[in-house]
Amino acid sequence: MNLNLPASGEKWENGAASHTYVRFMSYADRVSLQDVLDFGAAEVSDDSPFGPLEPLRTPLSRGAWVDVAPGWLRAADELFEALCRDVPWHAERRQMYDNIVDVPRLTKFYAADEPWPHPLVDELCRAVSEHYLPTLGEPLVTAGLCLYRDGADSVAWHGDRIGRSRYHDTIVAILSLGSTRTLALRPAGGGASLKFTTGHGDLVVMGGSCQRTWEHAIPKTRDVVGPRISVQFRPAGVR
Ligand SMILES: O=C(O)CCC(=O)C(=O)O
Repeated sequence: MNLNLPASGEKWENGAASHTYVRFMSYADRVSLQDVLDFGAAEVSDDSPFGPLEPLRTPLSRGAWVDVAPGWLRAADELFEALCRDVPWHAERRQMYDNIVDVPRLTKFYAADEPWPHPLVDELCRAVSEHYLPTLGEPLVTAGLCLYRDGADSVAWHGDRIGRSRYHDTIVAILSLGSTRTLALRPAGGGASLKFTTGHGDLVVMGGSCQRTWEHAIPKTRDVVGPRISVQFRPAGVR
């Protein structure tokens, strides 16, 4: 597989990226009333691109929890290649004290009302939404994508605290594709960190008070690792 991705130190040229939308899906297509009415009736066949969603829960302190479904996405190779190729990845720069620095990863955010880069991303979001609807009471409707080009790419400690997650429990579901990286979690305000492995096709879901009372990060690593993509599904307004 030749993905032709630049390393994190190189300049990212994305002008020539082909970006083919397979079909337009509106928010109404993505999570219809029928989906909600059908909740619980969904069955996963043997040839489904993903398996049955039977995550293992790790309770954390202060009402937070993490669910892990290793290898949930069966069609991980296909989706990884398509997203590497078709997503118009952005290299961002940010003010850090007196300097402007490169954000150490590439990103692309898909809102609820815009076309998403692959129909399987819509399908996966719908499946995760249906599973967590009784807990969350609303669907997951946005897809935030990150591309970590190598071990020097990372995301620093933070909680997703924009929107309802600032004051209320919520759910952020992360699908991982490509190289295995560590998702680290630590209590907000300090404490020992926990490490979750995020491998190709794994789903990790942070729930309860996790975004308010814990922080998460993808630390840099000196190990030689190839690219990893994360697809984060969130409810409306949560970032
Ligand atoms: O890539 C991941 O698994 C985490 C991404 C993340 O925390 C974020 O974009 O807020």
